[in-house]
Amino acid sequence: MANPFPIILHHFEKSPFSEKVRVVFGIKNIAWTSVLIPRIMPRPDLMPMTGGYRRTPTLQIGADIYCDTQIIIRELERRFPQPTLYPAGNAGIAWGLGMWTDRSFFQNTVNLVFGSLADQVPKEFREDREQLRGQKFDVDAMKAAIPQMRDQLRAHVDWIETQLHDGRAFLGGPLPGLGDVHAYMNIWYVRGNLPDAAKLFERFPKMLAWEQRVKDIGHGTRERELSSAEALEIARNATPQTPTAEDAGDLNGRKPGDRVQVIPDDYGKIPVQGTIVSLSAQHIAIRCKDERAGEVVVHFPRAGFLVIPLS
Ligand SMILES: N[C@@H](CCC(=O)N[C@@H](CS)C(=O)NCC(=O)O)C(=O)O
Repeated sequence: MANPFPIILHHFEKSPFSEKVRVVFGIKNIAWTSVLIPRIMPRPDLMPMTGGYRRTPTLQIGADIYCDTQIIIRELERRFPQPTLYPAGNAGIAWGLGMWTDRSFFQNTVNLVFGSLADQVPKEFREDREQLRGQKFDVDAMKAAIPQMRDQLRAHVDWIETQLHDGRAFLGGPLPGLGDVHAYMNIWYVRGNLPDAAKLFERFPKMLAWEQRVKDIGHGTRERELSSAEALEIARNATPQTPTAEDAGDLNGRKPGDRVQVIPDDYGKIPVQGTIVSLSAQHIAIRCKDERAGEVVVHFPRAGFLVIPLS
């Protein structure tokens, strides 16, 4: 049966992780619905749907909610298999690459951006991100680290240039794929925030041509804008579509029906509590109930997340 629900992305325009998903919409030419959320908390209509998960973006399909780009992109590939995000094969490596781009490469770009813009970052944003990361938003330390961050950035970007060395159009070959989605996020983020981006990138001609190619892919069809309240209404009126599925390979004996909490292992460590509906090596879906959202199933990736039993 065709999916009766719109593909809704809860995002903000300047969010680099959201840009990943928007590029996937572009590669697959997906029609989607946008819900713009504020850059900082509170997000009172979104939290009932995510069970408290606060990072951006979130994908909503009816009453199924996908938290984290890893599970969002996996679900988009499942629902829209053509064109594939693995045009050259290498799917395992492409997923693993996310641990480079989303962690060490992103920490590098985020520190460089915040260090460079430190004086312009509003107090509310600083306080919000202190809460998110559980550490001081230390403007002076970030500023002092700028030369180191520039060196790191250069090394990361040089890997992209090296990969493109044989004249290929995209990182995996002639067609765009998941590796491009991962790496592009950081370039897009630097480009959009640092006035001296052109200078930082000037010695990487192949990377620059690739950046333009990925940009030209676009964002698919952004069909309409909804408010968070309208999206919440869609969740409340929908029934989650996720079937129960066991995982014979689970090494800890977890199974559908178990009560657990799921927590990111890096930052924004807010536990989401629910009952397991389905799980696998790469996926866990838990059923949550909320007064306003009704019953939802919230989906998370496994790599980068902790699953803790609740008694
Ligand atoms: N691993 C997450 C990281 C997402 C992330 O860190 N997003 C940033 C914005 S681009 C964020 O959540 N910032 C705090 C917020 O939006 O509350 C993913 O892949 O979705």
